[in-house]
Amino acid sequence: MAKWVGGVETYLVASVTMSSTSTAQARVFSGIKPTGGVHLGNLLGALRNWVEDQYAHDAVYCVVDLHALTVPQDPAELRAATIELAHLLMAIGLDSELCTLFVQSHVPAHAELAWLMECTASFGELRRMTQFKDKSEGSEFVSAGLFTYPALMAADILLYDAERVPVGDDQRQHLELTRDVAIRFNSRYGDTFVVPEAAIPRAGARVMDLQEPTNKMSKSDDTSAGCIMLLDDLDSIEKKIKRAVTDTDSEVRFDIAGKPGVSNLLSILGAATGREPEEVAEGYSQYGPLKADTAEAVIEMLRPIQARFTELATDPGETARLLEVGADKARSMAHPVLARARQSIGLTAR
Ligand code: ATP
Ligand code: LTN
Repeated sequence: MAKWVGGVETYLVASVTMSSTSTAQARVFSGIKPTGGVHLGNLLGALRNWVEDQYAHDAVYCVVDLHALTVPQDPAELRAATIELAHLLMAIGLDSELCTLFVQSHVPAHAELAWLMECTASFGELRRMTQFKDKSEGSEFVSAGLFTYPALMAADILLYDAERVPVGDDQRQHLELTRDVAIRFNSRYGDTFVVPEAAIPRAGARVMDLQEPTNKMSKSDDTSAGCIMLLDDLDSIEKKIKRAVTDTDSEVRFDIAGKPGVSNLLSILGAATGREPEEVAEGYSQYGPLKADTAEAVIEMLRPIQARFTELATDPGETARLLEVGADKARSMAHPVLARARQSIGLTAR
């Protein structure tokens, strides 16, 4: 199977210390919500590094359905989205022989450890999370789960003794919180958890909306003209990129503050072709050719993914079986860590 251009070696390691010894087979953990498809930001910011990491590390990946419940869901849609996301992850290149892929709610230890994390994180820490502020602002109903969301995320990561967590830039703050909570727990109750590091890619860590390039590309915002979904029809992807907002002058230059739209296109093309955006900019003097080449690079990246998705979607039973195998493996990794945490904090043996 082809490996991605740029991957493990191109990571920026966001945090500095790690309490476990780094080995060639470091444990990697990450998660994605089954909330209506996967977009180009998810792919460039996180998922292609998931694929890369499964070759060199002990990689554990999770469809975080409990996190999806922080906003009201239609039950049938959530079930369908969970299976569809698993298909899509496999179509992108996750191989259940090489990594552990499972659904969060199939391993109840996540919810149990989340309570211990809620009792270790402070109210003030959770209140400072910008994702909570963004997602709660203007919402009629804000669940308590949306507020405690980062404690569940910390549980996800700590339950697997994960050393590195490949995520997009928007998750940096949640990873810092995870580290702080792990360090606090370890210092209160004795060494229990591995303190993880965020692994954020150099290119593609923050793909912006094509219509509002000062906002991150997001499936929840559903500004469909600004968001490229991996299963979008290829012609519509070309149109979205060609209609992307740029600016009134015509200089092609990487300048995120001054030229957010153009810089976003340069970042996307750079991430898709393994180059720095500044280097990409040198090849263009007009917006038209930049857009055409970006569209072509994205389409060529997504074409094989779409073809594999169509094949896999014909056999949902096989995907469900692979997820069960993944959940068995995940449970056997999670249980000793949960037992350790229960013991450290003073819960009696069961
Ligand atoms: P929503 O927009 O519904 O909140 P999301 O796409 O931000 O969803 P997830 O689906 O859980 O959230 O994200 C999975 C991974 O994709 C995370 O590692 C996240 O950091 C990364 N990611 C999300 N959006 C972007 C983006 N615009 N650019 C780069 N990475 C992103
Ligand atoms: N919070 C993340 C999704 C997520 C996650 C995780 C990522 C839940 N649990 C554990 C990495 C590790 C998001 O909103 N994208």
